[in-house]
Amino acid sequence: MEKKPEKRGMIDTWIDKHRSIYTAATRHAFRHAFVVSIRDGSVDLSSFRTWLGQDYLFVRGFVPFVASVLIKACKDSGESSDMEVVLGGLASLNDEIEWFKKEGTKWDVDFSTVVPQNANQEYRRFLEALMSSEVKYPVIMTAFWAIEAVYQESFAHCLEDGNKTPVELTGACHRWGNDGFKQYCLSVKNIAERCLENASGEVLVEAEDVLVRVLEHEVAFWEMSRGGQ
Ligand code: HMH
Repeated sequence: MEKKPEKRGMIDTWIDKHRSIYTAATRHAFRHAFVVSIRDGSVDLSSFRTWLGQDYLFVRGFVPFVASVLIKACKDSGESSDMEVVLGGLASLNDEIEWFKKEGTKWDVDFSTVVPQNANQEYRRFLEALMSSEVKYPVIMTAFWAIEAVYQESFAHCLEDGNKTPVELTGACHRWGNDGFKQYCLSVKNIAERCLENASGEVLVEAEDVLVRVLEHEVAFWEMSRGGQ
């Protein structure tokens, strides 16, 4: 008799299935890719400044998204610990906004004049659609995990052995590449996996689609940043 394969989470299965887009989002593996260019020290600082201004705007739109995840966690999860995890994420966004403001001063980027580029607007519109009360908890949790995990993996990569990340960019890398953020992403992943275990086939299809679309938006966001301005 054939041995049953070991039980794996849906997210790991999906990441394997969509490996190339996942790698593109986390390594941004194109020529002169943004993340790789931070790690090898060749980053064009105008790209970094573009990224900083655009990501500041993104994060301001991400806050209401996370707030809507929090509301769903309170209403739909039936597990009180979900709420604590998401609340922790929201609290760290508060620090993050302060960090962005300091970096903005340091890099002479005036956020009040930054205009959201197309990739940013499209990503934010996508998040807004996910905030609808119609969107199921496992679907929004999968999206939430992917959004955070891409940044965690990307910036952790810039801190790995052998990196030549310019010292003035290591602050950004530590913000998302640190172990605490990694643990937090794992907690979000565990919540998403638990929800997906009990989800209907229809919800699974939706969650997989949303996961891939997050990865596509992340790739477009890196591409936009590389473009500089
Ligand atoms: C584009 N994705 C983008 N910006 C961020 N700050 C995050 C994810 C947070 O994880």
